[in-house]
Order: sequence, then C-alpha cells, then structure tokens
Amino acid sequence: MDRPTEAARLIDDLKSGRLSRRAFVSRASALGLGLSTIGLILTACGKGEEKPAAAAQQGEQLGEMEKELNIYNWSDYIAEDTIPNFEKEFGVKVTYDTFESNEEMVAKLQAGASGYDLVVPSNYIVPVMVAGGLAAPLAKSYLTNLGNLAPTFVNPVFDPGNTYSIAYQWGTTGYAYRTDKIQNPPDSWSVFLDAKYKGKMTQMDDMRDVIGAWLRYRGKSLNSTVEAELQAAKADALASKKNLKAYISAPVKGQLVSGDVWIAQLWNGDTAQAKKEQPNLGYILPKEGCTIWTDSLMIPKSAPHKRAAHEFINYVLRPEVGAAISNFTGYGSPNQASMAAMETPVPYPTAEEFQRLEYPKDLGEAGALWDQIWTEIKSA
Ligand code: SPD
Repeated sequence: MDRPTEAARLIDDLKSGRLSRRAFVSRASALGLGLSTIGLILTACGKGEEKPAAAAQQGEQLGEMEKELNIYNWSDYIAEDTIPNFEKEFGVKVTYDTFESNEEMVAKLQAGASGYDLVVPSNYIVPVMVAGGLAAPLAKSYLTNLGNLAPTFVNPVFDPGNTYSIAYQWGTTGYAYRTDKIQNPPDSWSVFLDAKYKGKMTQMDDMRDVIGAWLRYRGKSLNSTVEAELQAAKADALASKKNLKAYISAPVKGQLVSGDVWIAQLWNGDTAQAKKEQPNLGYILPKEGCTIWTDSLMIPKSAPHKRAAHEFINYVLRPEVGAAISNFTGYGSPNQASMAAMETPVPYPTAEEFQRLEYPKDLGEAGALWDQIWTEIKSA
C-alpha cells in the first residue's frame, strides 16, 4: 500500500475507533508523518469523539452526569476558555477555587466537607493523600483520551498504575529576575544571601521550595531527612530572610512586573506569564540544582460529582484543551498530542539538564521535622 493510502486507512481506523489514539500516533510516526500533521489529525478527529457512557466498563459505572463540578486548583493555572467551554459542552456548572500551596489544599480536604470534585496535588503529596484516605481511585474506562499522555507521565513512581492521578502540567522552581535591574545575575541560590538586593527579593511561601533550595545550595538532596542537613538549610534560610521582602508564591508576579521586586524564587510558567506583561524578565535554574515537579488531577474520595470529574479529566486530555492550558500557563504539557498545537512548547528536560533537577518525594516521618523547621524560619 502506498503512503497516502495507508495514511487514509489509519485515519479511517482512528475515526471509527478501530485504532486507539496512542496506536495511531505510533503507526503514523512509523509511516513518516510529522508530529504537527499527526497533531492536526488528532485534533480534527477529537471533535465529537466522546462516548463517555458507552465507554464505561462493567464495575466502573459512575451513574448519570451530574450538573455541577467543584474544582480546586493552583492560581493562574488554567486557560481562560477551559471552564466556559466545558460548561457549555457538558451542561455542567463549574465552581472554581484556587490555592497557593499543596499544604493549603490538603488542609482544606482534611477539614472535611470541602465539596471539591477535583484537586491538583504535586508529586510528593499524592501518596500522602492516598495513605490518608483522601483520594478516590479513577474509573479508567471513562478516560478514553488517556492514550494522549506522553510515556514519561504514565505510571509515575508516586502513583503506580495511575490509580489515583493523571498528570496535568509540569514545571521547575528556579528564580525570576528583572534583566533591566540586574545585568550579571548570579546563577546560584547564593543570590538570596547577597545584601546588595536587600528588600528587593522574595522566596516562595512554600516549605518544600525554600528548604529544598537551601539543601541543594549545600549539595544535598532536596528530599533530605538528615537533621544536620536540615539545620544547615535552616541557618541559610534565616541568613537570607534578612534580605527578603517576603515569602510569597504566585502573587509575586505583580511585584516583578511593577519593579517592586527584582528577584523572586518562582516557577517557570508563572515567570512566563509575568513576562507577557513585563518583557524585562529572565528565569534561572541555579547551578546547584532545583525542583522539577508534576501536578496531577485527582478526585477526592468525598467528591460529590465523580462522573463530572472524570469527564473533566478526559476533556483536559484532549489535544486542543491541553495545548490551550499550556499556552496560557507557560508550563509543560504532559499531553504529547498537545505539543503540535502549543504556541511555545516547553521541551521536557534533557539528560544533562536533569542532572540539576530533582523531583520532590514524600518525606515520611521526617515531614514533622520539616514542618517544625519551616515554622521556626517563618516566625523568626
Ligand atoms: N501558578 C501555578 C503554579 C503551580 C505550581 N505547582 C507546583 C508546585 C511545586 N512545589
């Protein structure tokens, strides 16, 4: 069979459902079709592809689609049209709240009666939520677009088999700086110890990011549970605190844009968002290393609208929806079918870059010591 005929047959098989989207990507690539062409075909064939009720297998029936959905997500972490388009297509009213840290989100769920149907934890907090009985297992037969995930995000170590979570976005925690104020920015966490920028710098309001940065500064793992290493990180954090304007996470973007802050420990995507308003912004991954993380969609055990939550996850897994989210957030998409439709795809780190990056893990019993040290830093 010649190439055009074979390509046409693959498209027919994809449309009819004889071929999964993942199998289509693999066979179309083998046929020599480029990623952008494959992306366009997937996008075109994606329209009207949802067959949710029919897709559910025995034992995974979630009942009728509910009319409401309550989402709890990080701030500035979704495209402007993601929710309105979902509401229109599925006839569901979405209530959307935001949080600024994993710990804030988990505390809300632990308090009970949150009413949330979807939350977005980072790597290390997923097993904590599962162990704490806060997560509902996913009914995979409703997730017909799961094949769009890039292999790196399938079966993650923090959630074997994707039993409870599906990757949403990924990114890094380095620091943003004003290129018009700082000509030769140091590529080290030591910048926060430099009194030259006193009052013009911030670090994140996040225990894992701040203590983790100081651990890496001393050549240690950002998942350290060794008391002496954590005490050294605390000493560095206290020394740098004298130079900080505040511990502040995503909301620092406004201060970077205005020039009230020149250097801010921050995530890559939030920096990219601020750069749309303030072009004089750069982003650095310090030479000592920093965090790479994945945030995932997860359904709380107490979620009142589990069917709608599954439909939303499946919707986000569409190539065009995933691409629109990353186009807004500036973060990497775990959806390989979205890459072709992204304005500026964020490439997954190379092996060389990975030598400076580390995923945060569950700290186990040492979590209590981290909490205590963070309280001491914040209250000093
Ligand atoms: N504005 C959204 C940022 C999401 C960052 N989540 C990951 C945090 C890891 N510590």
